[in-house]
Amino acid sequence: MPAAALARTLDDLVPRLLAREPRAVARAITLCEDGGPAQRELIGRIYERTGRARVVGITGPPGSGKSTLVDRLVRLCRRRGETVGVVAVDPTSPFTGGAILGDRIRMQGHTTDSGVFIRSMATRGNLGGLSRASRDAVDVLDAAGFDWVLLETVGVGQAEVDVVRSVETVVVVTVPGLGDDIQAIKAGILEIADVFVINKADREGVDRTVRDLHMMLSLGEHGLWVPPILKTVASRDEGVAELAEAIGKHREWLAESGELLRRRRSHLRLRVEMILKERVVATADRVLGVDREVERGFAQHLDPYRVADRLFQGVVLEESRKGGEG
Ligand SMILES: Nc1nc2c(ncn2[C@@H]2O[C@H](COP(=O)(O)OP(=O)(O)OP(=O)(O)O)[C@@H](O)[C@H]2O)c(=O)[nH]1
Ligand SMILES: [Mg+2]
Repeated sequence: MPAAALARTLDDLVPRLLAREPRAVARAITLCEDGGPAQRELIGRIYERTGRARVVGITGPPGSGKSTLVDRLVRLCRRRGETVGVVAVDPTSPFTGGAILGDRIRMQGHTTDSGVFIRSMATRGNLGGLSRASRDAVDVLDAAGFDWVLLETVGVGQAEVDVVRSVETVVVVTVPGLGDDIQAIKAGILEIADVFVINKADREGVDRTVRDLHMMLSLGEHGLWVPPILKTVASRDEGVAELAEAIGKHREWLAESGELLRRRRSHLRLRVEMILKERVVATADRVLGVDREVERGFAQHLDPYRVADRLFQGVVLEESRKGGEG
């Protein structure tokens, strides 16, 4: 899109977005997914309007009941007259995205309510891009004035961990009886959990899981905030009010302890890194082709540093060429 056309598009879009018009919100999130100059310019225009929403990440293994919990939280907020935006990140291919469809169907109860906006985002190519785009979508919903922004991600890979690390309160969902699962949590998510939820507490083994988590928490390092461990049965709406309360308490603690500012600074850093990585890789790919260079390196038995050096030089040359033009 030429610069003038882009400016016109945003002149039209941004005020409607700030007025929480659903179509404008949807369009803005699509711009975030597409990446490129439109999305950059958009975030630039709305960024100063962000930082008001309570942003909560809900993460955990596939099928643990995250979407059901989100749906319950949405209902609870709406009963209180608060507005909610939801971003559900689905890291699977858009072609096998059964979960996305599931989310849409399950959450359809909210489709006629303008106080709720729900969007599923799936990967288009690289996961790093998805993390960046979904975090940008949180900014869009925040700027649009939703009181709450909920971000659902499957807690598996580093990219998802990065995206939940860039929200204020992280809820980690697990289910009873997944011994190995707790190990997986330990591997990366434990350190970032602010609230633990053992969902499907109607199932066998819930007390055991509570004990295991308590044990892990007593071993691990955490600051002044000790993450509470809650039991929920999302499908029967049990424990959800307590979850909302725990999230509220955590938010209060963040504000009072000064941790909120500290986190926001580290979130900025994390996002800057995500943007840098994505941009360097994308430029390298455009200029030389990452796959092609890897293929070449493999055939010539080059070490990874040499392959990366060559690609990085391509990026530097391209940037200085662009600098010369401007
Ligand atoms: N027994 C029981 N089933 C539940 C509970 N909460 C959710 N479920 C069921 O568990 C299944 C998965 O729930 P989802 O909410 O889709 O789980 P999810 O974590 O969002 O799944 P993905 O997004 O695919 O990772 C659904 O069939 C739910 O009805 C619960 O508390 N108890
Ligand atoms: Mg889900």
